[in-house]
Amino acid sequence: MTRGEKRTHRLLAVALVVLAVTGFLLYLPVLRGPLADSRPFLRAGHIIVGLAFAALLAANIPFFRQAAAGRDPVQSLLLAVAVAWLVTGGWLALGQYGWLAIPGDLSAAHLFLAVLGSAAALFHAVRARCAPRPVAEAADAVNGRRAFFIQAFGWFAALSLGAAWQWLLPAGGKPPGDPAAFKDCNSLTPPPTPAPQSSPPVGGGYQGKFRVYTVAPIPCADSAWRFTVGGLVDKPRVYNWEEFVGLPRRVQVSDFHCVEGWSVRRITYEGIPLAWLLDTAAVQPAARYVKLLSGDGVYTDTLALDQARLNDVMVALLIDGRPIPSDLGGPARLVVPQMYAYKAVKWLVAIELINQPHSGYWEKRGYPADAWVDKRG
Ligand SMILES: Nc1nc2c(c(=O)[nH]1)N[C@H]1C(S)=C(S)[C@@H](COP(=O)(O)O)O[C@H]1N2
Ligand SMILES: [Mo]
Repeated sequence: MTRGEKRTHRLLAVALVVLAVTGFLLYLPVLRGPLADSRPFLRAGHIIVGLAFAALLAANIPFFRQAAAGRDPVQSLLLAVAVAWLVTGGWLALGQYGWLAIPGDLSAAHLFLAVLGSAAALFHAVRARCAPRPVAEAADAVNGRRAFFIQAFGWFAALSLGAAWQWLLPAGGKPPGDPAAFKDCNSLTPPPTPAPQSSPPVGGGYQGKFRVYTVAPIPCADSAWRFTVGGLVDKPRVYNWEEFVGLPRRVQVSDFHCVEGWSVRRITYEGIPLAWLLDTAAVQPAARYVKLLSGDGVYTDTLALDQARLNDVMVALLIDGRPIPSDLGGPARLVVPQMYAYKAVKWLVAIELINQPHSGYWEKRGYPADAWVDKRG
């Protein structure tokens, strides 16, 4: 290695550490609240360092070529992982700002590659410390075999670490009816009775994993729970729980997409159509937007009136035939299947008709104002 190569090598290592740290901060669901205001900068920083990393790699392709010629499989594999990692990262970045559609499992793939890449890089560094001699120089059979075993062990360790991220994720692969899967602190009676289509769920049960997101402590609903329809309406309403569970509900099967790159599919939701609540409240002609308020006291979002009236927009009370647990936004959460899930306000307790646009919690912090999943729509 020349001095210049050493320097870029060190820079790559520093960039990798910065990417791992900022990436982890961006990923961890529990940090969404505490780091909410820093999130746009954290994300921009992560992307800029990612671009710098890509540029450094590109500038060093001749060096990697040479290393590959020395038949060091670690370098070539590291390079392959890094390229896949950068591609998924760039895709996420473009999707995040609303310029590209995001496949449902992009975030999981990026995270997997990140953990795999970091583990491999760590192994690469440790190996360089402990066995500084290049593999190609280990000419005699004993050294060759030993080098092979060290390599094999290192790769095994790196791969198992890469696979271990699955267990680091919060629970949620199981159906929400499994009390172990999601916490539920709600104590409302009577529970909503599932419609026949809802139980067993016509969708066959949802596919995928919810990440439990919140930016404030999760509120628990008891008999003091109320649902308010107010603002520019002729007939404002305040429903208590008993009245609310008695309202007409519909059942639908829909997919759920977070703009951060993860999806849950074929969820059977049962809920009150938002259009029904609007009609019952007699919306005034001056109203143009529906402001959505969460019982956490912090989270809000908004829909234009015509979006709010789409026939698949509902205030859901049941998921796959069971009351929505508090972790997933119960007792009542908004569902807007055609938009990214930041519109799906959890612990929805009030809707307010307004005539001025309102910027939601995450839209104020960098999420695109256009939340349509299908941009052709
Ligand atoms: N009240 C509230 N609603 C919210 C959020 C939140 O933090 N607080 N996060 C939003 C985002 S960005 C997503 S992806 C989904 C996550 O839903 P889940 O926690 O049920 O997986 O909820 C949305 N609704
Ligand atoms: Mo999200």
